[in-house]
Amino acid sequence: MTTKLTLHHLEYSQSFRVLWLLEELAIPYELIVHSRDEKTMAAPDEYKALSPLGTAPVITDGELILAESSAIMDYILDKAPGQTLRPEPESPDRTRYLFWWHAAQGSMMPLQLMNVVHTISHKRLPFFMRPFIGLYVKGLDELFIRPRLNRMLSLAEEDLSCAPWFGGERLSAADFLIAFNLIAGAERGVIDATQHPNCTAWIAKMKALPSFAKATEKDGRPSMALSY
Ligand SMILES: N[C@@H](CCC(=O)N[C@@H](CS)C(=O)NCC(=O)O)C(=O)O
Repeated sequence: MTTKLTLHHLEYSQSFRVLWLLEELAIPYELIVHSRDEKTMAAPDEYKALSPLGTAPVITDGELILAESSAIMDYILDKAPGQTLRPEPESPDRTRYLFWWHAAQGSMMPLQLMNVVHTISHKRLPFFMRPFIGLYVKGLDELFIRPRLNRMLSLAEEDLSCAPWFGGERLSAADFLIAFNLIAGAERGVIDATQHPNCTAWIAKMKALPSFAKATEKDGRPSMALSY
């Protein structure tokens, strides 16, 4: 029996990368777009109830309910016959692909998330507390977040000078996964054309894919991530 794969897409969220991958693979799926809570900008309660984690993205496929971007993307790739978005184990690109596939979510996204949490919490503080907490947040950013993020971005610059895609010579799932990090990073000014010319050129190349236009149209929002 074939089941129907459904993407529960939360606007302005990491689920955009799953939507984009589905459009790239051109496999059948149903899309349900959810809006964020207008006051808190968090996922609404009905979205949180979809999976045990309460986060976006979530897919359902028959009895299956699956959260976590990279788990979902691997599941979809396993189900897509003939897809070429994961270099084979014997490919010379395999380890580069594995590195960026895991680094995007394991190392880069937590740093970007910390940065966003700092910005939001700082903005929500009572006015008189902002200068003190602002100094603390700036210190954390300079000591911990920026150096690590800069090292990752330098490595991305170096790798993209040797081969065109994050997974090496061919477009791969790693590109669709890390696209959210880099496009959101560029929108927030973490990535810029002067310091990161290769990442900037790669973003333009990714956005020129026909699947990006299709995903953007289905998403219906002016940007991929929330701006703070
Ligand atoms: N590592 C998780 C992160 C999931 C996550 O934090 N998603 C955010 C959207 S970008 C979310 O659900 N935010 C809404 C909320 O927490 O209420 C993944 O990639 O699926």
